[in-house]
Amino acid sequence: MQLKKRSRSKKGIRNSSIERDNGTSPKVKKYWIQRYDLFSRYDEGIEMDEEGWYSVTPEEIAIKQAERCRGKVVIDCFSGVGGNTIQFAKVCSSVIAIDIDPKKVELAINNAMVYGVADNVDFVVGDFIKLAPSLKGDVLFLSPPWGGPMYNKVESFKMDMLQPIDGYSLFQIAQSITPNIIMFLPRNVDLDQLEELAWLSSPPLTLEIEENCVGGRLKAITAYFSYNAV
Ligand code: MGP
Ligand code: SAH
Repeated sequence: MQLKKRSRSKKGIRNSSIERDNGTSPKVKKYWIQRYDLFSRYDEGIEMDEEGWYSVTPEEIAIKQAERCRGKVVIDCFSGVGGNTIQFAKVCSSVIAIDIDPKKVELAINNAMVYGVADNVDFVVGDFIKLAPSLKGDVLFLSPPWGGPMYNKVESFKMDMLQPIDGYSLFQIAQSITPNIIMFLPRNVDLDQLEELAWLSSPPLTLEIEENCVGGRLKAITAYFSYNAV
């Protein structure tokens, strides 16, 4: 496990080894147009890379998810460029933010500093699957890769399409830490499989499904699992 230090120049981290994409490539244009939905403080120094653009949780959704975790210790297991981490840091007692990609962690630190919340986060470069046995927290937030922006080309998104491991195995690992699990998933996810995750647990978990819209458009769904309401 590698804990990252939070230091940066006044106008954000300027480390040339990080491949940034602040809206210039055609692949991210569609997301760049939505930049203020993703980060309302985008113009204050937010930094992104390509995967960050198509994966970051829009701010309005991240705020709502974080509100459910107010006062808790949250582990953001796939923290990306920090869309969720920042909102957790505002209202949670502490946040552990893990990403396997060191570039993402650098970007997340920069972005958390833009929002003035980096001091409430322990940033970790590492593989959540390997780190899991050593982690402790009240709530686990899982927003893993969905296989890229083409996730919606199938009618029904199945648990085995999640990365880096299938959703059933990921959920089992998560449950070894806490029953309070939040999953951020594609809008075309198979809801029966989510029910199955809850039933397969012993004792069965409660499951609440939230549809996440921005500007009236369905973006994704959030599944809240717990013994009681998280
Ligand atoms: P989208 O469907 O690619 O964008 O992603 P949009 O603007 O709804 O495009 P449309 O043409 O389909 O209408 C919608 C949201 O899903 C993004 O803003 C991200 O928050 C989230 N998201 C997308 N992907 C590919 C991922 C992913 O791989 N992992 C995670 N955690 N979130 C993702
Ligand atoms: N919620 C984030 C987006 C997460 S995208 C946000 O709002 O910004 C999914 C992230 O999972 C990517 O950044 C990717 O680098 C990371 N990832 C993939 N495999 C991982 C693993 N085994 N452990 C930790 N992070 C991983």
